[in-house]
Amino acid sequence: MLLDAIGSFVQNGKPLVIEGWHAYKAWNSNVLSPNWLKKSAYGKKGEGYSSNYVDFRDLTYHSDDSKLLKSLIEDVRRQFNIKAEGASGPNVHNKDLPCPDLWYSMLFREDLLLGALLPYGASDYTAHLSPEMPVDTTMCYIGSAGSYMPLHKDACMSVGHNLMCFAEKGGKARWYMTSTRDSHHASLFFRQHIGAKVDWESRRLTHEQMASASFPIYETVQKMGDLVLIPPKSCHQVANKGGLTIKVAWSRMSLKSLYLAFHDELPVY
Ligand SMILES: O=C(O)CCC(=O)C(=O)O
Repeated sequence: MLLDAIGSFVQNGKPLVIEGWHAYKAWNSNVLSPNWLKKSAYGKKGEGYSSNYVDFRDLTYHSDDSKLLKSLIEDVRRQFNIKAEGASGPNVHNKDLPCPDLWYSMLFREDLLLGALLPYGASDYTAHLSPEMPVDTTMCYIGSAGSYMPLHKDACMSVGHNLMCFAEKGGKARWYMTSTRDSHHASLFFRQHIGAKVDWESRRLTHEQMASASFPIYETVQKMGDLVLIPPKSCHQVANKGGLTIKVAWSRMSLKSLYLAFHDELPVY
């Protein structure tokens, strides 16, 4: 039944959530944790950086910067404590952090995730690119109350996957997503009625604005172990709630993604 649901999800073009991945035996919650990240020598290497620096986005000032991963984790925790006391404070989150190698090898195995969902798996056509053109779409997001990903679409009509691997102090994420079919209509509606350009990836809509849409919007609250599947072309927005969460995200080029990218996306370029 699960395989059928995954198989038909891309054709239906409606979001799907599969719960409970953290209950699998192969799940190692000691490794999939901020403490492991803090201890591992992991981060951006290069000029001007020591080995544990990572990029983060400050949503209050609309700026990107880098800092030590362990300081960022503490800032994200502090941000939740400040919000929990009802005060206003920083809104920072870490996006597009490369997935640590150990996490990659732990998560992307057929005895944990199903083969149909794996990056470079049987239903990911990027697996057919030549070896000189590898595409790594895996990344991590670290956030807490106050941080969010504005309304946007994923690149190249790919299928999005987002797995919440860690949550503390009631950490969760509220998602709003459109179907594949309504995507074009939704982009026009958001621009004409709300002034939000989806491709600019800059606006966070309120619940009321979402509810005013003239097409269905799918809403879900993602918790630890939930895998959210985002259909190709879906306009979506994610807002973190409660304590610190870590999510691992990746993309897959389904056959439908290739078709849509070829006909809808590439002509724009
Ligand atoms: O989890 C997040 O904070 C954002 C994720 C997202 O936008 C995505 O996976 O497309």
